Amino acid sequence: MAGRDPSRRLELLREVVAKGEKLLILIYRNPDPDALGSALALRKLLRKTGENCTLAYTGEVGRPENAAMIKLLRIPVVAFEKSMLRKHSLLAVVDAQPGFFMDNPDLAEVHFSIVIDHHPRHKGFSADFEDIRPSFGSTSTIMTEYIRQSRLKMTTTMATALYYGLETDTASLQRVATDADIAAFRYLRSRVNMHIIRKVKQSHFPLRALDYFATAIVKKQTAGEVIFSHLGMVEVSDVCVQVADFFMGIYEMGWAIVSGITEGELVVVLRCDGYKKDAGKLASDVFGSVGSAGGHRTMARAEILLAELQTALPKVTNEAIEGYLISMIGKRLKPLRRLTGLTYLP
Ligand SMILES: [Mn+2]
Repeated sequence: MAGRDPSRRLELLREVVAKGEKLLILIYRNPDPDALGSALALRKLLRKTGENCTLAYTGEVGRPENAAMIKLLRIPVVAFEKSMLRKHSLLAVVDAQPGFFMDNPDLAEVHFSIVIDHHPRHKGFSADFEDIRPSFGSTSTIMTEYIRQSRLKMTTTMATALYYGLETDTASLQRVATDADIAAFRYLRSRVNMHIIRKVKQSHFPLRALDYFATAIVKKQTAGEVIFSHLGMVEVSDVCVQVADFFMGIYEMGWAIVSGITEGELVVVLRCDGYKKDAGKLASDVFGSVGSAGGHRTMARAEILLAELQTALPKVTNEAIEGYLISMIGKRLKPLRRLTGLTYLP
C-alpha cells in the first residue's frame, strides 16, 4: 500500500515511471466507465500529453453506453494484443488487479508495476506501486484525488469520464457513498459536459438492433402484464436484453420475456418490475434442470443448449420453441397459459 499522505502517494507513483519508458495501461475485459475514466486519469498523471502510453482492454466493448462514451469523449483505447507486451516496458492496471488476468494466458505471468483499484485486495501479487482502497465506491474517486493533488488541469473530458465512472459504479451514490466519493462527485459535477453524459446514457442499442425490434414487436404476445417475444436467430444475445428492457418501458407490463437463438443455444432473457415478482427465482425454477439459469430479482437469464432441446422437442423450429417456452414458463407464470405456441410469422 502506498503511503497515506496524498502528496507522498503521488510522488511514489511517479517514481515508478522513468522518462521515456513506454507505459501500457490495461483494462480488464470490457472497458467500463470506471476503468476508462481511471485509465485516462492515470495517463494524464504520468504522461501529460499522452505520449508513450497505450490504453488497452482485454475483452471487447460490450454495452452501447460504453461504446458511446469512448466515441464521444474520444478515448484512445484499443483492444489488447500480445505484441504490446514487447513494445511496452511498464504495465499498469486500473479498476482491477493482476489476479483478474489469470484467465488470459498472455497476461497470467506478467509483472504489473502499477495497480490502482477499489476491489478487495487479491492475494499473490506484488507491484512496485499499489493503491487499493476497497471502501471507495469507484477507482475514479481515487483518480480524482490524484489529479487534484497533482494540480494538473481537470479538463472537461477527464471530469466527464471520471464523473460517469463514479456515477455508474456507485449507482449515483445510491449503492456506496464514502466521504471521498461524495467529495469527488461534488468536485467533478460542475466540470462535466452534461450533454455528453445524457447522450451516453441514452445509448441503449446500436442501429443494427433495430430490425430485431421490428421482429419483436410483430411477434409479441401479451397476457395480463406479461409480454413475450421469441426472436428466432439473433447475431448476439444482447439484442434479447435490449428488446426486453425496451418492453419493460411499456407501462401495462410487469414482465418481459425475450428469447433468441445464438451460438447453438436458446437464450431466454427475463425482466420484471420486482414487485411481488422474482425473475431470478423463476429462471432457476423453470430452467435450472435443463440449462444454466439464474439472476436477480428484476433481471435473469437462461441458456439452454439446442442439443438439449432436441431431446424435449420432436423438431426444433421457432414455433416449437415458442410453444416450449410458453408451456415451461407458464408452469410458474399463470397468465402465459392463455397464450398459444403459434404466432404470426412475418
Ligand atoms: Mn470500478
